[in-house]
Amino acid sequence: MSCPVVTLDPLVRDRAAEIRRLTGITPLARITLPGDVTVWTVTKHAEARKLLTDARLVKDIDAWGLWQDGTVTRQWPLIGMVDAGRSMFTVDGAEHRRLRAKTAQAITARRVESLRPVIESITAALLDDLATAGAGGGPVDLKAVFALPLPMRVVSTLMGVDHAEHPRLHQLYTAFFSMLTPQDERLAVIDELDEIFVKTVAEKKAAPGDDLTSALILADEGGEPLTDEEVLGNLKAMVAAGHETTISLITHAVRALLGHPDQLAAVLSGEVSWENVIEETLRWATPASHLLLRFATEDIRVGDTVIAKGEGLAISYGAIGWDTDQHGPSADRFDIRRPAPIRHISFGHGPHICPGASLSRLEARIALPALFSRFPGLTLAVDDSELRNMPIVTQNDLVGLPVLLG
Ligand code: STR
Repeated sequence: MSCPVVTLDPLVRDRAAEIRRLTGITPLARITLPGDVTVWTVTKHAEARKLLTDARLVKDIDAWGLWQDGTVTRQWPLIGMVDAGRSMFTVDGAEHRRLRAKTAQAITARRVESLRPVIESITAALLDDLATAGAGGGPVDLKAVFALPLPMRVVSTLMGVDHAEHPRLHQLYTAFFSMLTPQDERLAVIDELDEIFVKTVAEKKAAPGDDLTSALILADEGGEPLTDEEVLGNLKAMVAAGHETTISLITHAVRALLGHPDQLAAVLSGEVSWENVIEETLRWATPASHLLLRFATEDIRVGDTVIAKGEGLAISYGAIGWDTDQHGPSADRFDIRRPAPIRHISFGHGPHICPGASLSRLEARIALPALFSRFPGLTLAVDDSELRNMPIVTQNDLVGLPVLLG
């Protein structure tokens, strides 16, 4: 059977149009990624859940035919998304459980509550920064001043990463994700990120602290402690995942509420909960547009198509969040009055489900009400149609969010 191929725009000039095209090709579509690499993707909620628990799909890049035959190399612009070193993000099965256990335990819903005071004080400090930036009455970039520093400070506190590194880390991650970065520069960025985190691991080995990196180093894990490479991989995964996606969540929640004043009024009056705002934002503006990549270790039949052994599969969470079979005919509209619980899978599903889900929810749950209570007159400084995505195919990340504090 032939299957239409959607070429993803490296510049993400029209995210909504791209998602609408993908929701029309079900349950599997073909997508061509930047660098002319074509893979399968799943666009339906129900089939994604099945595939995400299918042990015949693995994350080890060595299972990828295009990698084995040399078609994909380190020169591929998205290589850093699939060849990120050994960590809980890249292994499966029993080894995955071993690599992930300690992290998952440290950030359960109950345990992240201990970070509440940290998140509250970071939020308060950033609200002051916002007030300072907007003191003249002109537009302020809410993403740059508020949504972006907050998750980095939180995840760095959790992991024990030196706060002095934050400005450089933001520059490096922007270059890492952007499709406009020349590949030699991206490879240098990946090396520099490694250097920063190798240093963190060495420091924590020499002087363990009250942070998760130290806990990973000291963990016994049933007589098989994590190797330095595994600690490093987990640390990189936590910092990357723990800041980039939560920036997106906070930015898009503010954007959507400011673009729908009736809904903002409903949440401020208490008619709708902040929890529903957060879940609806995760569904409608899912932070991970396309999650790369799983590989078939044998032929996998899905309806009347077959993912052949060695082929790659992405998970198109953007399209999955807009699946009308799951969320009804208005799935492409932001509506916080949808009945709870909003059953999205924007945190994934199965063994790799986001271990940081509770932490990101708590960050948004603290940051959003604090923002709107400090600045009740907050408005967008530009028309919503002028907001642009970053040139990042895998993440749903805005260039900026200009607001007036009112
Ligand atoms: C970025 C580069 C790196 O050093 C480590 C990782 C592993 C975790 C990945 C991260 C990556 C990219 C963003 C991801 C994250 C896990 C969740 C996050 C894919 C490859 C999402 O966007 C959902």
